[in-house]
Amino acid sequence: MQQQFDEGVDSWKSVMFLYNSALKEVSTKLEILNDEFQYVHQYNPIEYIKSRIKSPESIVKKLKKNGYESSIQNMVNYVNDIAGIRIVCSFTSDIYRMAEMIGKQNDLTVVSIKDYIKNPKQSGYKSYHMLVTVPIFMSDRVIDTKVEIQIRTIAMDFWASLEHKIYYKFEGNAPEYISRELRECSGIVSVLDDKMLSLNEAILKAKAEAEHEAKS
Ligand code: 0O2
Repeated sequence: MQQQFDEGVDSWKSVMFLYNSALKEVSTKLEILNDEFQYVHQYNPIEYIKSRIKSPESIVKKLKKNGYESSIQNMVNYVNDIAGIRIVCSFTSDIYRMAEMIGKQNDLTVVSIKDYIKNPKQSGYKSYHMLVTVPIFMSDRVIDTKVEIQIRTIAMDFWASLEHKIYYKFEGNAPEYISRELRECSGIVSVLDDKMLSLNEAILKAKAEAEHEAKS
């Protein structure tokens, strides 16, 4: 029996059990995709994966920010990133390759996509966000559970981690010159990502040509 999350999941313990199970399911899936890619193409698109369950304080803060009272029902309905996975890739092209592979998984449902690489946030934040649901099979029912997947390059992750720390210190009210400089750094990150991508393409091309010459 397939159920929506909000039907019959009413305790903190059962909610956390479901989100933890969803993280395990999606993490394993991503590791298998990465291993398969290595096996077929001799290349790993994923540098590393991090996963986390949002802290209770952070859940309450997000509900409050969006004008909702703290309740199990509201957190299940309105906080989409309680279970979060971050995939850090080598190159920008790997991000879209990963997103396509995730989108093709039959047992995942893509609920929404936010492409903050094509449309960066005002802060300069860049990342590709996918909200998916994964079915969690229990002894008597199946519950579709939300997981937010953030996909970014190492450079984007470097920027986002430091910006998060800096902004946290100012509790969101950083002086304008700091925000401006952070946006400038985000521009530098994009230049770096573009350069590394074209360098990689040039190396692959040179390697293929050398192999072709060696054969002929
Ligand atoms: P934390 O501490 O990382 O968990 P939704 O999640 O869809 O209900 P929201 O919050 O508008 O609504 O989603 P969005 O814009 O996709 O952003 C969610 C997450 O993206 C954030 O979670 C951050 O992890 C990251 N993020 C978004 N904007 C920024 C930014 O400007 N700088 C940095 N460093 N990260 C950002 P949380 O809950 O805000 O934070």
